[in-house]
Amino acid sequence: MRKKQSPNVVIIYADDLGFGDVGCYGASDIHTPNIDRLASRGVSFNHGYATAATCTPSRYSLLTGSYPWRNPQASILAGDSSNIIPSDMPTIARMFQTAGHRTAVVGKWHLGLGKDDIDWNRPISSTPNDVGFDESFIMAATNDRVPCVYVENRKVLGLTDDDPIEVTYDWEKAFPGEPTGRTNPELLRLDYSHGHDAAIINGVSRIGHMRGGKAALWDDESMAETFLERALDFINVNSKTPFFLYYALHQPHVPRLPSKTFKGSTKLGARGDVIAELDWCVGQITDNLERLGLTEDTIIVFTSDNGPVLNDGYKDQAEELNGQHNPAGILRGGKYSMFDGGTRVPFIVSWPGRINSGISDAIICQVDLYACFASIINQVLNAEEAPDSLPLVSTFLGENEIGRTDLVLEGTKAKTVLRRNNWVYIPPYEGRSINENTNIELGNSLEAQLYDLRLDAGQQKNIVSERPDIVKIMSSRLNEILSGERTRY
Ligand code: NG6
Ligand code: CA
Repeated sequence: MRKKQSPNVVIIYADDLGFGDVGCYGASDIHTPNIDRLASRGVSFNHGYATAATCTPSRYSLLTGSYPWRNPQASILAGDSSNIIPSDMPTIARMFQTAGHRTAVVGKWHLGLGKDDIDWNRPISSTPNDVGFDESFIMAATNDRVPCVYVENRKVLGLTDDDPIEVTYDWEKAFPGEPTGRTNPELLRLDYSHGHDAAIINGVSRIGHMRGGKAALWDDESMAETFLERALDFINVNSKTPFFLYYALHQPHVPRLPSKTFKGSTKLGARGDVIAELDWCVGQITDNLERLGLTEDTIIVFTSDNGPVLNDGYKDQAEELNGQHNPAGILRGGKYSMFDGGTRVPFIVSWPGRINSGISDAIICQVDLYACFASIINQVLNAEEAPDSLPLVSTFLGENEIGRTDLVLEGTKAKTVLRRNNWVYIPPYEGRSINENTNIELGNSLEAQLYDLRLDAGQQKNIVSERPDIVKIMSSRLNEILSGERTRY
């Protein structure tokens, strides 16, 4: 087999997939044979984390190697927000580019586009192509946010001159005459339960208003195949040069609208079906690499941007049909939460033929991918680059279980938490303890919280008054990290 100097890297990033949602992490009601196969050929981390319990901040960390709270804009973005990664900021993609890899992002972006007010009808000024990707084929934000179109490099795909796109997130500026979920619920084929009451696209109301661009609108049911096809094309075209592909799936984020093949394929309803679809996409990637003879030349990371949620705003029966399934596994909380269910996710590193398969209990985070890959492909990082990314290469490749000591995690609104060894410290925070819409425990409490994950993985017993010594160390360590400029030395 032909050997390349530097391995290819594919990061497969699920959207809202929980710690307990895949077979190899304990799910028995959802079958994920392709992800399980990946795990059987690599390292599965039991303490692998996103930096945040929502999408934008987690993705920001993955790409920049920086904690999200360093950038006040790194919170759930609207579909018309500007790019929050400055064009001169080093990114993992640029690092690969410098090393001679061909780079691409396919799928969900959600880090903003453009510099100021974005005109969707003209070439877009700031896209993934400005922060290290040679090619991009993305949706701007989420599948429940407008504009519901694909952006290929700098342009909306399929846009016609006679039907320009306009977008606003302001109800006061909503487009007169355009139906919305709020005003025309009779037009919906999927009802919303909370939020998601604006523009109706393909019979599903979304967040934000748009008009025009009819020929460019995506088709929800074929989104998985559209992204997959682009990802496969990129791999096929670049099979002879090292490449870096960031394949950011949209599943199982709402609205959950699988293709015909997967609709009804599980007992868990739409959420189970789109996870089955997601798993199939993973299998298509690995099978294709196999066909090209690239299996042993390609490192695949499979992980998710945040924890799970059943009802995230549409009446798709995810809750009713969930049965005994635990999307967050043994963990407390889910998406949006400061508890571990918000940020601890499946985290698999596969490099067949090069690393031993197994399970690791080391603490590792997506923010570390940058420095780990830099080290694997022999790139030296500048002092200012990837300020929070730790080059835990041996850990990452399953050679030892010495992971991070400290890891700062965040729920929503940049509320930070410290994981340190087996301890989790959650400072006192104001706010609702449960979000009634999503039925998720957020972790807010006016009392500080301390959990010992070694004895209490489900974070049930707050031992803050029993261990004031640990609380003191952790609160001062958290403050020290938050007031510093970097954690990689
Ligand atoms: C929330 C949306 C939710 C989801 C989330 C972002 C409402 C009520 N909820 O504001 O549906 O879109 O934002 O998810 O609008 S994430 O995975 O991209 O962070
Ligand atoms: Ca997400």
